[in-house]
Amino acid sequence: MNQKQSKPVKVTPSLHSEDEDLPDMGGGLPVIKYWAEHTFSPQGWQLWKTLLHKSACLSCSWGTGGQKGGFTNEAGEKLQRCMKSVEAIAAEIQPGIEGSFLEQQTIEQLQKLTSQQADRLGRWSFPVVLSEGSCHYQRISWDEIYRLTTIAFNTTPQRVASYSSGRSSNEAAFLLQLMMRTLGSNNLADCSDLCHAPSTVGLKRTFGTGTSMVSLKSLKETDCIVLAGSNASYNHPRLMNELIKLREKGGKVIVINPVKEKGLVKFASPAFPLKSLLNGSDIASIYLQPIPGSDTALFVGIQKALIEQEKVNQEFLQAYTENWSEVISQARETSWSIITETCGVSQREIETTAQIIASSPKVVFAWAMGITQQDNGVDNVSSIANTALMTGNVGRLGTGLMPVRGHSNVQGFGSMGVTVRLKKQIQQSLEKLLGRSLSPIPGYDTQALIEAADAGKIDTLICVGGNLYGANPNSDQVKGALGKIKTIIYLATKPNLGHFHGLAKEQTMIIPVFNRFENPHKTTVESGNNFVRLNNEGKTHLKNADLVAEVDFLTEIAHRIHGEYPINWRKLQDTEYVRQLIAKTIPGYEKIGDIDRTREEFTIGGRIFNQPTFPTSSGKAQMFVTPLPQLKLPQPSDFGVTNYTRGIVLALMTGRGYGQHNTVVYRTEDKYRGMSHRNCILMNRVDGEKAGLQEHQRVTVKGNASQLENIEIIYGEIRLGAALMFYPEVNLIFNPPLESRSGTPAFKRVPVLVYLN
Ligand SMILES: Nc1nc2c(c(=O)[nH]1)N[C@H]1C(S)=C(S)[C@@H](COP(=O)(O)OP(=O)(O)OC[C@H]3O[C@@H](n4cnc5c(=O)[nH]c(N)nc54)[C@H](O)[C@@H]3O)O[C@H]1N2
Ligand SMILES: Nc1nc2c(c(=O)[nH]1)N[C@H]1C(S)=C(S)[C@@H](COP(=O)(O)OP(=O)(O)OC[C@H]3O[C@@H](n4cnc5c(=O)[nH]c(N)nc54)[C@H](O)[C@@H]3O)O[C@H]1N2
Ligand code: SF4
Ligand SMILES: [Mo]
Repeated sequence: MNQKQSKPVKVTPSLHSEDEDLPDMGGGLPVIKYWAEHTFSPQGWQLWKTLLHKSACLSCSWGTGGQKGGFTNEAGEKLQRCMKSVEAIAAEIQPGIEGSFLEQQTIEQLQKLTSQQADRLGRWSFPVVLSEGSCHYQRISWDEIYRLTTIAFNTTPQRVASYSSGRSSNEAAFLLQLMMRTLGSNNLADCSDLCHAPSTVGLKRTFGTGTSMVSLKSLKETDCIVLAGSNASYNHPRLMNELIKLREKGGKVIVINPVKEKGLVKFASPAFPLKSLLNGSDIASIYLQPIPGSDTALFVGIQKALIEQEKVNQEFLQAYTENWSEVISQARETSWSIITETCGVSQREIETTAQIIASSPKVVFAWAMGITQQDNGVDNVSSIANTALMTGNVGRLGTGLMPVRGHSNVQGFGSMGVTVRLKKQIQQSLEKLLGRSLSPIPGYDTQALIEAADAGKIDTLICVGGNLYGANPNSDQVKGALGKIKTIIYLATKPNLGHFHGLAKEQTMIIPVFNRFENPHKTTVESGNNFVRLNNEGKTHLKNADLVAEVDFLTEIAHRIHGEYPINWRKLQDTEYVRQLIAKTIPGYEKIGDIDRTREEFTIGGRIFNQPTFPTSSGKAQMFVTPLPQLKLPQPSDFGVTNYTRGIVLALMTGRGYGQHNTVVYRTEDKYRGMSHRNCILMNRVDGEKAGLQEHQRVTVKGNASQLENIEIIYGEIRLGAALMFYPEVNLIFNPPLESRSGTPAFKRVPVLVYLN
């Protein structure tokens, strides 16, 4: 192997030495160390240039940057850029992968890489194809790419599908769905299917709108934040600043999480060097650790306590909601023993929580994956909405429901119509544009897409970003299913395991694209708090790069398939025209039509409620009764393992470690949880000892699909009966139930047998 070949497998030494003590709070000096290492590195000037570029942060949906400059948020506050942002940029400014490297690496060799090694190969910088019978990705010309793609799209519309991930722009998203729907396909699977779809479904059925109703301004007015199933200290670090400020002004933070996340107990924020960085700031006022998957029971318990404390806002319910009496009856009639047995939190703690909520003039309810990635995710969301409504905490500045979204533009994708649940209003606008009805055949969401592929029903799949293979559960099944698709086209900035394992039957193409800060076009994105940012044009650092803008690629294919129908697609390569189309089609997005002239970033109309009237048919919020989940774990014998000596069945939560962005691993250790590598399972010492297992012992973890061996036990502050492991690696072992109304897999309650042979 020459040097270039060995480069990818070289793993950068970790930031901390092994014997260093565990940090006793989130954030803190390790974050500063990371900033310093990267910004003073040889890549440093490129990093700074990018941080200062007028474009939105790539990483999470909290959102910062844009026209006000890289470090400024929508409230005009400075220093709003976290280390996760640097992590994401550092990965994007790697050198390009060399052609000679790909010639020398067989696909079998590439399949042996870990997620981190795949990311460290560098950037895709020219188009490549892997054809049936070949064992290498090979460079291919753009003419050939367009020729093959056009042929691939020339099939029955239902046999064409797309998958997307929320890092691309609104413009690319709008064009993707327009191209697909013009073709007659509604198969617009999106990563939000695996993520916040239950929030969208749950909020929409109650309020007629599916996004957060809390702006940053409104959040700053609140007296109390309930944070359920979110590890914001890892995944939305700037939200931590709001929690710190809230606590400082005497407000309350209620954390609901089976894992005692260090950063949610105490967080040292570099944004407040004197006040917070050295000694840390208190975050949780109260920390509840429920059984995984039991949040509905916990919220019904809070409602019951509110009723008993006579703290229900009857006037509000009567004036602004429907079906409230059924919801009240449910809470009243469900016994405390059922509630506490289901959620594992004591009546006293629940009552204290209810008291805090009731005594806070303004409360915001926020949540993330711990709530949505459950087989009753929609009920979880509704149980939170019911609690907010019962206390009159909706439709007023400083109150409301706030799903903490994922990718930096995942919400924009939904707004642009990349969804299998298209808004009626957008459908009508699109039908007007097309001069005909959209296909009535419902589209495949992500899980349905994989099933359809497995059943041989898909010929062509276009993936605009993401890692369909790595993001889904039951990795081997996904691999098999993708292998039945004839053509897969991946638009990507960097390689990931999906490009090496998610291979099509006949041809897999990789289209290297510009990222947000180097795009030759102006683009826009939408944050989780409904704020639209404008990204200036940029230049790539890649030498001799042969990249394409997503917008140019999509319009060129659309032009070749659809000609000039219903519009001149090539004209849309000027993204200003796309924005004008968006302004006419997407509700609340009217201001985007002028943004090129005004440069005025804006909050989407109709999303933030300062009055408790909602876009439902009656104008009132529709409340829903939320059945309590039945949470039984299987018996060890149900796993079909006969010859084990010691073991225990646990409810496994699968999610993110500190050094990763979704399926992309940047660093292997998770120092804050004491997990020094990726093959760890976090569990409670009492569970381990009960089963006769010891800390640091290597065990097998078996789900209902397969098992992982040589997993190190780490004891931590996690509730009894629960465990935690990292995705995407763990996705190999389980095939979870899906939330029936949103199709979202129950990633956060996977029954596993942890055992020793
Ligand atoms: N740095 C970084 N930032 C990111 C991402 C990333 O990977 N890295 N990913 C982005 C994306 S796409 C998303 S969706 C978000 C994800 O952000 P989060 O939702 O914060 O991430 P997760 O790690 O999936 O899980 C969150 C928490 O849910 C808790 N949890 C698990 N089960 C339950 C339960 O049953 N009830 C309750 N109450 N809590 C539970 C876990 O202990 C964990 O602390 O972050 C976004 N931002
Ligand atoms: N077990 C388990 N599984 C989960 C989850 C979990 O908590 N537990 N979480 C789920 C969630 S919430 C989500 S959102 C999914 C994430 O699923 P995805 O969104 O499908 O996966 P990512 O890892 O975020 O995708 C990363 C890739 O996107 C590409 N990319 C980055 N920027 C751009 C760009 O500007 N344009 C284009 N075209 N490509 C780009 C790069 O090639 C990069 O490798 O995973 C889900 N899977
Ligand atoms: S909190 Fe999210 S949006 Fe803000 S700088 Fe960090 S990664 Fe970027
Ligand atoms: Mo997500």
